[in-house]
Amino acid sequence: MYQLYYYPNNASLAPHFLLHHMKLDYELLLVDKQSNSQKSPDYLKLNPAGRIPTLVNNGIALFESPAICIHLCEQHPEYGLIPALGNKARPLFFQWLTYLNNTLQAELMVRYYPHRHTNDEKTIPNVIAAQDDRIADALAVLDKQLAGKTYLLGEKLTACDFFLFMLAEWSLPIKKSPLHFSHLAGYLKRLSQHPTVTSVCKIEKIDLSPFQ
Ligand SMILES: N[C@@H](CCC(=O)N[C@@H](CS)C(=O)NCC(=O)O)C(=O)O
Repeated sequence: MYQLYYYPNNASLAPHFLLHHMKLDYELLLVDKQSNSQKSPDYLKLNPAGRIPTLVNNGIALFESPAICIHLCEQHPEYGLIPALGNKARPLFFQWLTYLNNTLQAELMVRYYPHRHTNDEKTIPNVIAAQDDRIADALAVLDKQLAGKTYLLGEKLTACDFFLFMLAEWSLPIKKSPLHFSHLAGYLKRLSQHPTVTSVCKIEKIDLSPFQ
C-alpha cells in the first residue's frame, strides 16, 4: 500500500498519474495547503522540505516529485514507464525529466510564488512578466522536441509525459500558454484523452476542457 500526501493539481499530480496508471494499491492523504499543513510539525517529520508531495511506502517517506516518479517506475518496470537499463532512451528519459523539474517547474514556482523572489512588493508584476517569458522559452524547447513524435521520448509513453502534462496544466494561465505551440497543443489534446489522465483529473477535479 502506497500513501501519497497530495493537494489537488500540485506537484503530487504526476505521482498520482503513475500510481493510478500502474493500478497500484494507494491511499490519497490531503495536505491542507490552505492552512499551511505542509509546514506542520507532523508533516515536516515526513518531509523536512515542507513541500507537497510525499510518498510513503514500506516505512520509507520519499519527497521530490521526480524522485517519486522514478522510484515508482523502477518498482514496477512491467509498465514500461522508464526505459530499461542499457536502453538508448534511458539517458534521454533522465535528461527530459530533469529538464521538466529543474527548468520548467522551477520557473513556474517563481511565477506562482513571486513574493518569495523580491523584497519589493511593487516589483511583483515584473517578476511575473519575466517568468512568463522564461516559461514560454522552456515550452518552445519542448514543442520542438515533440515535432513528429507521439510522446516526449518518441513512440512510447513514459513518466515524462505525465510529468509534462502536469506542468502544462499549470502553464495554462501564462501569457504564452502551451496551447500556443502547435506540437505541444496536439500532444496535450491526445494526452488529455488518455484514460489515466481523465480518471485522475476527475478525482482531483481538474478541468480538461482547455485542452480539447
Ligand atoms: N521540487 C519539489 C517542489 C514541490 C513543491 O514546491 N510543491 C508545492 C506545491 S506544487 C508546495 O508544496 N508548495 C507549498 C510551499 O512551498 O509552502 C517537487 O518537485 O516535489
